[in-house]
Formats: sequence, C-alpha cells, structure tokens
Amino acid sequence: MPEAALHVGSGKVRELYALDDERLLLVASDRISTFDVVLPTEIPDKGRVLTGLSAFWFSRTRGICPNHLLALGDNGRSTECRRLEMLPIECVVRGYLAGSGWKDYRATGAVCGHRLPAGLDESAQLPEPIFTPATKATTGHDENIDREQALALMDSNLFDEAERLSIELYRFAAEYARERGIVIADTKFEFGVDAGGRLVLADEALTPDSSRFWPADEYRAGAGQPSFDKQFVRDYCEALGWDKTSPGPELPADVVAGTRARYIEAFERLTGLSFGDYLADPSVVLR
Ligand code: Q0Z
Repeated sequence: MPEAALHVGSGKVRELYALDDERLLLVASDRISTFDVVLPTEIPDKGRVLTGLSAFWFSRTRGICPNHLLALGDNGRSTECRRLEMLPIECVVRGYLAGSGWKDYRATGAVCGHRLPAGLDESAQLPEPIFTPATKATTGHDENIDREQALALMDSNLFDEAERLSIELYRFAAEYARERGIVIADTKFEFGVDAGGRLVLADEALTPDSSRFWPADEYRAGAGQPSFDKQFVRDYCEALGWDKTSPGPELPADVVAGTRARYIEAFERLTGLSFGDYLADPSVVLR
C-alpha cells in the first residue's frame, strides 16, 4: 500500500483507495460472505485468486471493450485502476435461471422486461443470455429494473452500448469457462465512462464473487445448483442451523481448506496457470 493512499470506499470484502485524481487502488481481502453476512473467518488467498482472475479476464477481453486496469500490485491482491465516472446501474447478464431471475420468472414469466418461454425449470439455460440491470443499493438489496427504469437514471445510448458489451463479454467468458468445466450462470459487470465519453469495464469482472459459478459436471436443471466456490461454507452453515443474521459462525479448518482449494481450482482451470506461479509474479495473468 502506498503511504499516501486515501480510503474512499468499502465493499463487503474489498477496499478502495485514491492514489491521485486519476487513479484508484482496489484491494481484495480474504473475507468471505455467505447469505449476505461477512464471516469472522478468512479464506487465505481468496483476495489474490479473485484479483488474478479479474485481471486475467480484463486481459482476455480487451478486444471486446477497454477496461480500467493499469497495473497489478506485487502482492497479487491489489489492482491499480483508472478512475472513471461509474454508471448508476449494475450490468447483470443471465444465461441460466437462478436467484432473483428465477424468482421474478416464477412470479411474472419475465425478468427485467424480458418475456421468457413458459415452463422453464429452476437453473434452466435460457435460449439466449439476457441483460437484467439492477439498481445499486447503498443499503439492502439491488433491485432488478427494466430498460425504461434504467433510462430514468442514464443516457439511452450508453444503456444500449452497456447492454451490447455485457452480453458479448458474458458469451465469450461463458463459452470459455464451459470448456474448462465451469458454468457461469450469471454475472455482474460495472462500467464507467472515461473523459472521452467511452464505456470502460471496471470493478472486478467474472469472478466467483461477481458471478454464479457452477461445477459443469454436476449441472442439471430442475433444482438449485451447488456453488463452485462456496458450497462447503453453505453446507456447514446450514448444518449448524445458524439463523443467517450477523455475526456469522467461525469456520472450522477443514471448511477453510476445502473452500480455499475450490477458489484455487477455479483460478487454475480458467487461467490454465498454476496459482503458485501467480503468487511468484502476478503479471503472468496479463500475458
Ligand atoms: C468501484 C467498490 C471496492 C467499494 C467505485 N475504476 C473506477 N472508477 C471509479 N469508481 C470505481 C472504479 Cl472501480 C468504483 N466501486 C465499487 C469497490 C470497494 C466499492 F473495492 N466503487
């Protein structure tokens, strides 16, 4: 951490610092959340895995759209990035019916104004990926919105371009990940606008914290799917009978070790690199 960096924001498991007027430092901690609660036990190297994966995707998707990444920290957990004017919406893409998408579909037959075929099962793959934007809740939960609601918050040309880029990024990553045994059921992108008015992909991208990753070999529509990364944590918390209010439970060593191994497995499957090589030199994900 540079001495002079000013703290400008906290996420559940990340911190944001200002380096100067044009640059931010995004730092991913090893904290883990489940059922919307940050647990008291950390998963060693989780922040490094997510930082490395995000940087890997930024590097691989430069041909689709520019991104905010300027440099990776030597510690593997921080990203130096361009400071942008962020869009007021979360750019969510869904390829499968899960979470609030499944809930909304069951209630109305549509998600964010996208009318879907009748009779789809939970976790079903959609005929085409859909763009399902959400508001950025400062407290509580993001709310799914349709195009018209989004246009009350932002310019229509920027909305259309964010939709097009989001779908293209998702298609590219989902196809790539599927060949490596991971279903990316849905994902959330955040875009900013640079001084020239161009859309730039920002924040973290295509990580298990910003997406639903499912093990492809266990995928079967008609029920909820196990999480690629957090399933040991969820199973442990469910077995405890914890009421899902803060504070969450401490995790035992075997749950920590199993979960850490899953994060590293996701990193290694997707990047084709050994995580040890990333720790020795984080720039390996950028080549
Ligand atoms: C990202 C967030 C975090 C708390 C602002 N390149 C950028 N330019 C301007 N703003 C942002 C970015 Cl990435 C920006 N967030 C989300 C991240 C902690 C909030 F690590 N907020």
